[in-house]
Amino acid sequence: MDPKEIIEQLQLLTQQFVASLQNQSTEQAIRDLQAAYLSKKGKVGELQTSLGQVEPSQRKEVGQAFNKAKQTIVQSVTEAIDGLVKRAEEAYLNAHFDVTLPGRAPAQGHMHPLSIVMYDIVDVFTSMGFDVAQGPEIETDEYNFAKLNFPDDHPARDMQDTLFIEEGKTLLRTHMSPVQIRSMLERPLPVQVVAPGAVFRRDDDPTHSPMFFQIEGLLVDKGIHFGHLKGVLNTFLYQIFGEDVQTRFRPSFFPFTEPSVEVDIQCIYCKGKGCRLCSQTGWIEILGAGMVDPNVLEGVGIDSEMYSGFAFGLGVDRVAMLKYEGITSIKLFYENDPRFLERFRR
Ligand code: FA5
Repeated sequence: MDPKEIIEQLQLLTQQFVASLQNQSTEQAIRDLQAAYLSKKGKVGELQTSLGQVEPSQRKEVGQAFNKAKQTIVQSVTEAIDGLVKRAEEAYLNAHFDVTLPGRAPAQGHMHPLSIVMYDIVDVFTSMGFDVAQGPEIETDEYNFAKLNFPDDHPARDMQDTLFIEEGKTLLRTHMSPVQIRSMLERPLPVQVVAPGAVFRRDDDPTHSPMFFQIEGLLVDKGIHFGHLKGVLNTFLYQIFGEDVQTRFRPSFFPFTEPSVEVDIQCIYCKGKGCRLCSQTGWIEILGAGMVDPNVLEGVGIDSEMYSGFAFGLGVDRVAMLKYEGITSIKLFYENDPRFLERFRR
């Protein structure tokens, strides 16, 4: 067979193949078409059988023409399949994504309302020179009660429903006052600290939670008197609730302070007229405080003739419930419902 004729036929077959490729719409159809040309019985395959009849001196040229034709076919197949995949992806994207829709901002976290209030309160005290102190949530009976002047059989222990780990030995701290003891034992005098943290009691109702947060404050130095306590607490209350808030100091009892007081603010909702929130009294209790009992000072090795101090403790949850109107249950702070928490983004 004339080599020229073979080469011309090959070119024709290649052109035919490339033209038919345009009409194929599936990968299988493309593969079938490829087989119809390149398999042994395919159009190119059959033509190749004529290679044996070509003069040996011309076989090289004809052989190269076959290789080139096969390469062209294989390459067009790859391109056609790539094109199919690309078109399928585009069709999927067009059907599933509307690029004209406005974007969705990624969700951003923010501080929990109790953390916000806690930081605000701590800021007020650090601006008055208080240092931040910490202690463990699992405490010893010694630090939670004994060193705070609660004798073993003292009825004051019943004031706080304790969650004991080992009765009489270890417990979940019921208040932040053990940090007073730790601070006086660990720090040089004068001691001036605030201790924020979680405390635990067997309490459970709309205004009492089994876990809640307190901030304790302590100042021990020479010549500290009740006037200092009043000045510091009034400054704190004015900064948190506003300069015009009325405050009231009532005599009270805590085993570790003498004298002891409870501090109220005039109800910020009814301004003292009496409402549901203040149980018609016009006042809301905010914190407990007093002058550190000399027994407590002596118990940690501080000379109570030379040094005196004051301490106070407040419930962070209570302050947060007052600052943010309409929080009817303390539980809302602990349920982590994003619809509630969203209100406190700032
Ligand atoms: C004490 O815990 C004292 N350690 C405070 C203190 C410190 C007094 C230093 C004197 C000197 P009390 O038990 O009253 O006191 O608790 C303090 C505050 O914690 C309360 O005024 C209240 O706001 C809050 N509180 C008490 N129990 C709960 C509870 N179950 N859930 C939420 N808040 C509570």
